[in-house]
Amino acid sequence: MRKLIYILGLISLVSCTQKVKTNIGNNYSAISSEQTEDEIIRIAANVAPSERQMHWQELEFTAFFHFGVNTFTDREWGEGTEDPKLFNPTELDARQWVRTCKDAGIKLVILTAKHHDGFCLWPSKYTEHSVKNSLWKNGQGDVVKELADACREMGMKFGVYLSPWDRNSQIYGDSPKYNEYFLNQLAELLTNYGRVDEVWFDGACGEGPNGKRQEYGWDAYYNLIRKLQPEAVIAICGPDVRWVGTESGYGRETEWSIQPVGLRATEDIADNSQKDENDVPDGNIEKQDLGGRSRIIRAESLVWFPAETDVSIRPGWFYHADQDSLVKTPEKLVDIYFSSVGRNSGLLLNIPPDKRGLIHENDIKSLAGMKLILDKTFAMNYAIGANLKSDGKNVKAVLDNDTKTFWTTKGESETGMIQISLTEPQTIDVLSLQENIRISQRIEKFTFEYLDGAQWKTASEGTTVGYKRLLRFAPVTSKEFRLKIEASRLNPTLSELGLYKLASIND
Ligand code: FUL
Repeated sequence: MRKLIYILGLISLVSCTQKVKTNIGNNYSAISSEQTEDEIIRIAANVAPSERQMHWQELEFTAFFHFGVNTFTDREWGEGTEDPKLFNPTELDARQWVRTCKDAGIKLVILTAKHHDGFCLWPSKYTEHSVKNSLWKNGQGDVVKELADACREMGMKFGVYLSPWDRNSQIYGDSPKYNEYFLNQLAELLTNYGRVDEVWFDGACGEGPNGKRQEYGWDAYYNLIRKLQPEAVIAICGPDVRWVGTESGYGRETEWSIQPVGLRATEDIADNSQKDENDVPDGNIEKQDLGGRSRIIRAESLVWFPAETDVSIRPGWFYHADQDSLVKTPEKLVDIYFSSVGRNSGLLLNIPPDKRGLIHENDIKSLAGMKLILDKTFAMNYAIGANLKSDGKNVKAVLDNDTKTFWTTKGESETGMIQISLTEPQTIDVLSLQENIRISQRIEKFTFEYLDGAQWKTASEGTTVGYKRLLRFAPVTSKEFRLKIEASRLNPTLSELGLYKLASIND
């Protein structure tokens, strides 16, 4: 059924401003056993995002709000037996959450409408375990509504997290019945609160071998989402956005958005997700390569399945007062940004509201510091105004701030070079690259060089680019730089190129 969803999306080809045919919508391709390696590479080099995935890619930086009964019990995973009366924020202000995120450059926020304990932050008709039986606003409150309204008012995109695992529901494990319950809850969330841009299905399920085993009705969940909110991406246990595979905040250096289809299996995602309340899947995945040639030539089909890196600003996902001093510093958040957004992945940063129902002052301070460093760093692209030369076509496009226009090589040449001559020497230590993913992701290897006297030296090198690649390196000073694309699947494309100097908070 998931295949069907992709095949249905195949046809909508959209042309960009240059009247170049893009591959938007061609986000699934089957491979037959007769196809040669070269043919498979050609297929891979034409897989591109669906329209909804393309919108998601452009968000780059999104936020999670883990909030619920755990906020008041100081737990990470509730048992589902908590008294709803425990939920009682004293100053809840969803507009403060959204303002904080907006100020930090975040483009979409996702609320844990229901975490594993089953407590619903909206007055669901289908359970008593919700805000309607809390003391907050005498049971008349609705956190989902307050947040959705604040998002609409402030131009923020809105997403929901609905935990498939539910420790409160008596029918969990009675598969058809629970699936119906889950669909009813999804329908409430997707019909009563306006537009929803992301639905996040967690892979965690801590029921042991003797616990209840629920067969989730994924296809029915996906169909309902497509019907009620066709623009929304379905993330993690879903077909549109992939969990990067760690909660450390550090993604892969080689990150392909084109993947063999098997990687979408929900069972595998569950196996790798959090196993108990204290487990943090923070494995080092930086050296893994999930979509390289050796993997795709064995695939039966290929799909556009981009990575999302989720990480909390604090050690826990939920607010704990004793972690107030452990909020990640602005510098750490910047490092995470470079290692997630800068590695062809979306960043989903968790900022948990406290018992008051507010984002804590320390979190706000760190976010503001992070934003300041990023703003200062990216304020000045030293390549602007440079003289550009290349052995390919349309090189000016890499500086026009339009991700739809692009440089490419002649014919199907898989290698190419862009030389950047500045008017004055500059010291830089950041390279930013963006491929035109409306066509596909193709670059496999590149080197960035600077002229030192009469000698070209390597400043940095990398493998994949994708939607965005940010590389930091030891500062180099020169007037002459060049980017060499050394390997690609068909002709590479480049939409944007930037040269920057990393700022510090005190600059
Ligand atoms: C995990 C969950 O178990 C955590 O509580 C948290 O929600 C995280 C985002 O995903 O799998």
